[in-house]
Amino acid sequence: MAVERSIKIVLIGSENAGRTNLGDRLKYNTFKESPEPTIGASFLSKPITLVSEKKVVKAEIWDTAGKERFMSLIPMYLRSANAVGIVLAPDPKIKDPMEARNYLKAEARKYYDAAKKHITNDVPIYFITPIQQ
Ligand SMILES: Nc1nc2c(ncn2[C@@H]2O[C@H](COP(=O)(O)OP(=O)(O)OP(=O)(O)O)[C@@H](O)[C@H]2O)c(=O)[nH]1
Ligand SMILES: [Mg+2]
Repeated sequence: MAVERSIKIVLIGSENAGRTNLGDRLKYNTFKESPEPTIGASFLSKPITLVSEKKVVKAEIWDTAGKERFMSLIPMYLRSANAVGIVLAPDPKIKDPMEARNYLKAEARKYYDAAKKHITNDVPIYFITPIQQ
């Protein structure tokens, strides 16, 4: 099937949540236990099949850095996004289940609000929590 169009997917979210591993798994089917933190953002592209439309599209995935100091770059990457993935993971330092849930809720709200300011209402936002075991 020929590639008909590109879709821009921007991954944002907290530090060390698993964005880079998600991209590497998708593109190379590899996994790194201790990857380097992303600086700024990294980019990968991959043809994917949209089952519902029976079409192949080129997914252009921007994997942004989670470190707080890069938060100001997010609007630039969100520009013209077709979909946003908010990748979150529990903070392993938080042991109390209620506190852990509140942490995830606060992180989800923070990135959702940040994304909403820079995208239009028709752009879907997905929450992704990689299962780390
Ligand atoms: N065991 C396991 N660990 C995972 C998985 N996905 C991510 N991790 C771990 O989660 C941590 C963060 O992975 P990254 O993919 O670098 O996280 P990131 O969101 O890109 O983080 P920054 O680039 O620092 O903002 C690493 O210690 C990984 O080993 C998974 O599927 N299984
Ligand atoms: Mg990364």
